[in-house]
Amino acid sequence: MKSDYNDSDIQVLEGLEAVRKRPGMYIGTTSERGLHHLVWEIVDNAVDEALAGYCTEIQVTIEKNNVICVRDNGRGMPTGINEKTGLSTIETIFTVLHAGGKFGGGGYKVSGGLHGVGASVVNALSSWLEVKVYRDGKVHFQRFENGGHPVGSLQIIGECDEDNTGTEVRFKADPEIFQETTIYNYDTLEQRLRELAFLNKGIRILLRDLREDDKSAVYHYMGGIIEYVEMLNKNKTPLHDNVIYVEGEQNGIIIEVAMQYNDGFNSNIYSFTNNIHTVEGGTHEDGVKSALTRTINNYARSNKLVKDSDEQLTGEDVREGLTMIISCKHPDPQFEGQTKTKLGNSEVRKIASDLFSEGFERFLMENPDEARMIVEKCSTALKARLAAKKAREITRRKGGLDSINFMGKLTDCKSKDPSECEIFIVEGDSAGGSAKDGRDYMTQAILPLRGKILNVEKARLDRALANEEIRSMITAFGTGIGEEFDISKLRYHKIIIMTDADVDGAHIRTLLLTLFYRFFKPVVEGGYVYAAQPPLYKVTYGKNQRLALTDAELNEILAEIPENTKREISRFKGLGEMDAIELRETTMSKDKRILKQITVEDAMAADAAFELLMSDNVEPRRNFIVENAGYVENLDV
Ligand code: 0R9
Repeated sequence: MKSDYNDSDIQVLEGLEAVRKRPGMYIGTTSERGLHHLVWEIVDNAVDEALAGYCTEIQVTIEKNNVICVRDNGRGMPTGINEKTGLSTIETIFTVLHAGGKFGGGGYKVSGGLHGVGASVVNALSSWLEVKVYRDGKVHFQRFENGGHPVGSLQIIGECDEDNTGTEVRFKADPEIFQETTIYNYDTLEQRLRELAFLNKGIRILLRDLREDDKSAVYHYMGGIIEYVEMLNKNKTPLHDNVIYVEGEQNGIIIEVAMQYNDGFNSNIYSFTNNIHTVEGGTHEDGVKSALTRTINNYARSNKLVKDSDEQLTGEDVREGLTMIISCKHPDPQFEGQTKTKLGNSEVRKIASDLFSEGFERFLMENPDEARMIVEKCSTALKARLAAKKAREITRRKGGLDSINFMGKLTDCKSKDPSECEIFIVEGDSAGGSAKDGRDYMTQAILPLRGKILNVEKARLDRALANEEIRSMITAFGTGIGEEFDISKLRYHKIIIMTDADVDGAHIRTLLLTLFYRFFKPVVEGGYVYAAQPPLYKVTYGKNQRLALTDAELNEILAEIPENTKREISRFKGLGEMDAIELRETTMSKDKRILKQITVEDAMAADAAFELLMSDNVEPRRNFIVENAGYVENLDV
């Protein structure tokens, strides 16, 4: 360690000390997320070198002991002395806050990173950090300890081939700062590095984990975001073979868009600026979206694919079944919004809109078959939207509570206090009958379903609303649906799916969960949905009786009861075969039953699961079921 500090050294160390005092100000948080942020800061610097055109490969290694090593094959950081600080450029970069722009590195047109604070912050928050630069046939080295204190100055420690150039940064996050954890998550690194490889076509990114079993991955996409869209649509049925790709530049701002329609009804649009996922959207996304709507409407009208009297397609119509990646590269991005993930630069709106509409219009002109297919898809979405609006109005006028009560479907409870009210969705009339007789009439309502409900993964709101069983549920729940959905109007705080403990029952339960997930998502997210757990077996011996939910439970019970005491085992074939008392005692009574709360832990994962389970694509569906055998239980597929 240096013994005599001069004034500028002291200033530098005060700067790094400030980072250690308030790490949150520089990296957002010191949780696991903040820990990974250190890696992103260093990787971003390597990506910048790649975007400048000098680096083709970035290696990220998680070493034993959770040391991170990032290496690029760029030019190598400059090894000379910085005039302003009198220190080497490398020491300056690693010890002076915000040195990247001020002391060099300002040559980069576009720079990544949400906080953009770079190498010195990583150094300040590390127990130790080492940098090696391969440049001019020499290996340069410097080490820092205890939050950024240099251990000696930059030194030449060896020689290398003249054409071997690059930069390597190794560091150990300081456990005093990252008190929650200093263990890296392979999946987190993998996901982000793959995303970076998609967003920056041609860069080869290697990830290696040396901690337990040696794991590694290579990401390299010559097609960039085109391949990203292909990956997102992998389990879907695309409407056109090739991903549509538009790219352009204006005033140093680069806009890239890749898109493909599929036969589904959801839209998946992800936008990025300088490799940052702009979760809240912003001007680049607004510009592209408005150009999409305008261009399709113009094309459809001027090519007589729609009548002049037809309604205009809305944004919602043209985005149905669309998977799209928007990537903007900007020399001076302004991020706004609650999480600073919304692009604010107002000039981008027009640039994105003009560049995209020009390229997309050309695609439509040159590919009339695809263009017709897209217009048809959007027109169908428009018709469905109008039909759903009508159907909703009819449901509201005709399908009031009185009408389903009257039709003898819903047996409502007396209480009007949603917090104590429950509704049992029961499969079939005979089970419905037993449930009606076995319920607590004050707080438990029964809605029997006749026949199988529609698979809504493959249906839009209008078709769902045409289904009588679905309409009864909407009316009974009281929340409305679509634009009018209002969770505060939910009439029961427990919606209990009560189906047989067999394959058919599991199938109906999955269909219902899909319906709730698609059209009543807040009801699932709010934890209002439950599955009843009817028993499979009854064991009677003398005057006693025990119930088993599973084969394993049955075996446990049998092990406890000797065989010679007149033991009898009966298997419940279905809810419909239980009488009212049995059903109450085993499945419905508040103090005896077991309910399983249905939650959506990760909405995106659940969405994907439903999509896969319901899709026509046999291969991925089979793989999913094999991998998740436990989760889908004995679902009949
Ligand atoms: C392993 C992570 N990689 C890096 O941190 C890294 C920074 C870096 C770099 C240059 C080249 N490779 C790099 N890798 C570089 C930049 C410039 C000139 N030569 C080399 C330049 O911007 O003019 N640098 C990033 C900032 C700096 N170098 C600089 F400020 F030191 F110049």
